[in-house]
Amino acid sequence: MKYLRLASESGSDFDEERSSVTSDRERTRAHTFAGNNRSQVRSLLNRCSLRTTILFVSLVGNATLITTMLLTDDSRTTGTLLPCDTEMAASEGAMLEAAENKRATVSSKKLPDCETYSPNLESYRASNNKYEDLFEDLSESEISSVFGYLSRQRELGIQPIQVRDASHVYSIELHIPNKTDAIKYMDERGLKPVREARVVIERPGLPVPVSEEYVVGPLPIPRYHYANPRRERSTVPYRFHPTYGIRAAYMELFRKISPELNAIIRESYGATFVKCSQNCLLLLPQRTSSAYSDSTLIVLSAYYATDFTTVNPVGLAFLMKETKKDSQQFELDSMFYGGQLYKSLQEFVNLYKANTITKSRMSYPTPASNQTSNAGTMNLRGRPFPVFPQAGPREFEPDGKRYSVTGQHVQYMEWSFNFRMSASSGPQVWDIRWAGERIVYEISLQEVTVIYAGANPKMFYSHLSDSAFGLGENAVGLVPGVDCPEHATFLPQTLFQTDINGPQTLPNAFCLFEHNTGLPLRRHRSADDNNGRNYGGVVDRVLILRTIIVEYNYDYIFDLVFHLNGAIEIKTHATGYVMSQMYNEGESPFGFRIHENVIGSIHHHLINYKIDLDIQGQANRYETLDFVVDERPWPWYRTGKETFQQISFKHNLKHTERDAVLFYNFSTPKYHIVYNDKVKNKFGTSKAYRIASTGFTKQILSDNSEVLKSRQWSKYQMLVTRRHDVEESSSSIFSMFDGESPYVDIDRYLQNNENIIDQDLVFWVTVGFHHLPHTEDIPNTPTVGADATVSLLPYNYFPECPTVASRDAIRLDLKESHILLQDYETPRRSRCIPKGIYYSDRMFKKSNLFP
Ligand SMILES: [Cu+2]
Repeated sequence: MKYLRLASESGSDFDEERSSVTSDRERTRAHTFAGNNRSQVRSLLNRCSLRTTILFVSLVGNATLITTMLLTDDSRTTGTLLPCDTEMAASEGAMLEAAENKRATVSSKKLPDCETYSPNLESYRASNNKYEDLFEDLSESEISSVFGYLSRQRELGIQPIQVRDASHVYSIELHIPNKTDAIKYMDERGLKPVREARVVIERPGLPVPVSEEYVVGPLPIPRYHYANPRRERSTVPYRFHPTYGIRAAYMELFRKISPELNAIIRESYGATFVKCSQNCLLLLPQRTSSAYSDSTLIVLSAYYATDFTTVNPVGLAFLMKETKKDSQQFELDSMFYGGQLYKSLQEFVNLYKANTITKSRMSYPTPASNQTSNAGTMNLRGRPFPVFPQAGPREFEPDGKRYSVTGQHVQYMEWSFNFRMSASSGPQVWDIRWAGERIVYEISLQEVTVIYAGANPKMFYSHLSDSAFGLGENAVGLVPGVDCPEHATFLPQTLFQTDINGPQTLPNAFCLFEHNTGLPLRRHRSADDNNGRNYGGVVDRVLILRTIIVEYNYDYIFDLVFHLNGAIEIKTHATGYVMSQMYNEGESPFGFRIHENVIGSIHHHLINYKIDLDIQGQANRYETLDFVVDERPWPWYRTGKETFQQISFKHNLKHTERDAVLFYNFSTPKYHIVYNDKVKNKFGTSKAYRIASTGFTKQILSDNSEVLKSRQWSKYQMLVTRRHDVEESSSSIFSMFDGESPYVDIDRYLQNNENIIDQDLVFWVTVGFHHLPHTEDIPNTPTVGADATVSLLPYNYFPECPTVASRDAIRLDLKESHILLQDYETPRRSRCIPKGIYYSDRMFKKSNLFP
């Protein structure tokens, strides 16, 4: 432990005196310093040790007496440390107070913990707009109640999931009320919409096996169910269901693996998937879309069962083919080994034994001779930095939280919104308002697609739509200090879990935090005689709602970012493990080698969002402001006879849905604005919001590609449609498999080519990025460079930047020889103390991370 050695370090201005002080709780040792110059004391305090807390400040005559103590209180025993600036602020404040009050001794109280300190929470809550629970996810009891109701409906024949070939409940989640009803209730004091649930039932045991989608209500005590009216059809062939056939394909393959074949696999890879104890292979399934063939194909590809599977392929795959459409019976179609396809297992065994094929020789991954962990894992290896262990910067809230959360409703400064999680399609935010005025009715993730490619059956058929695996249900376990700042509020989600036939609450599914971006939102420094010598600035503090969805190997980070100038950003980042395959020469167009014998397979990430803007009501227009060249003569340009080119813009109002289709074109730059034509600002300009994106991406497959059959949204960078309750989404949990006849097809929304002038409009925005993995994707894809953002920006909406009312601003003016600071009564001192990093008590809490 270090003592603060002011006197010995500063020379003769201070006398050092050792003393002992006994507190109520613990005996503490202290150093006492006395001096006669407060500024000297302060400058010395600047060197305060992180392990020292100022406890007593006193004035003795003209001298400031400071006692520093080494504590053995709670924070000390938990190993937490005070940041220097908190310590300084607390001590300095106490010191000033002492000087001002001329009191002999002031005991500074222990400051509260920032995690719980929220002096204005009640006033934030009180200032909340009428809190609407229309968008609140189903509670555990509501989910149980719906499951119970469904189980009692004889005609459905619902059984627990463990009863094979019976009807099961696959999902239960909130059925969002129709918008017209919701708006009537919220804005016109209409009746409150009935609370209902949306359920998917799988019925593999029917003569023609199907999945069905129903609405169940009213909650909390259901009395009825009906086919989901937002779907064109209420039943879907069961072969489009995400789990269809997987078990049957595995069972059939395992029946076919002979001891002879098993021995060859073991000889080739030093591992196997039958009767393995330690060195095991894992078979990852990839089911094909019905767009490619009438009968389903399931590719079972072998990877080493190790940390982490997808970067340890062995180049072995079995292609299992459905014997007959809808039969749920599979047979072995072919086998892929060492870059070659074999028509049967026996053919392969014969050729192998005859030594007429190139044999693979690989071994189970082990650490290299000079390493302690396997290549590709997340363990520390190489030369560590920093050279000496030293903690990096952190963020804390020196004055407590400046937002409030009530249920799934959030209030932050002028912002308010509701958030929820769809188990199938992921995070959603509803009824976003600024100062009580609705700007956005809905922002919801629709689909996350990854289109892979490769010279092997696994990557060839890997065309993923992650809602098939459940986007929302894979959001859980955010880790404080890495996934979100430690000061974030961690929020759970409640959902129906198929495996347990009931509800489960997953902790840390969302985090919500105010964040200092470290960037000025606006600033200017002026230093001339005409404008004066002054500075004004406001830092870009934002509120972020974050969730992270893990789709087996990939982790997607979704952020909704609320800025204090009225802007909203919708951000996506990708990280996690890449999917890879065994290297062979045929793979060179599809990837670089990222490991020994491994290539990272090329792919395209595509993400679709639904954005329902309501700018000054629902009657909105969409127009582009097209940047064009203005060329004409000007009287002041030379003789006035020659023309001059300038940039200019033209209004381009979009009349119909097809008119509004956006194919991003670098040659035709434009703004996309949305407004109510009847609401103008004082200059006669429509109050608008602008949609911008740095993440538009081009789908280069041709429009009639089979891959796009149920992913038509990915062809467009943006579509604008007239909103209808029945056009609820752009994708579905079946979209990975239903290419033959898509359950949801956004192109159908365009067919009637409706008029979109002064209508309730929905913007379907597609962003993403191509990803050609490289060695630095090992162990995980870095988030930097793997991001896409959609921004909603006020555009002539406010009379001026709303941050003019922000107390976060400061202004500095030069007055003769000194600087006058205005900071609008914002406390300069920390009024709470952040705890140490939560590694010990929250981050490692098993139930939060691995519930
Ligand atoms: Cu990627």
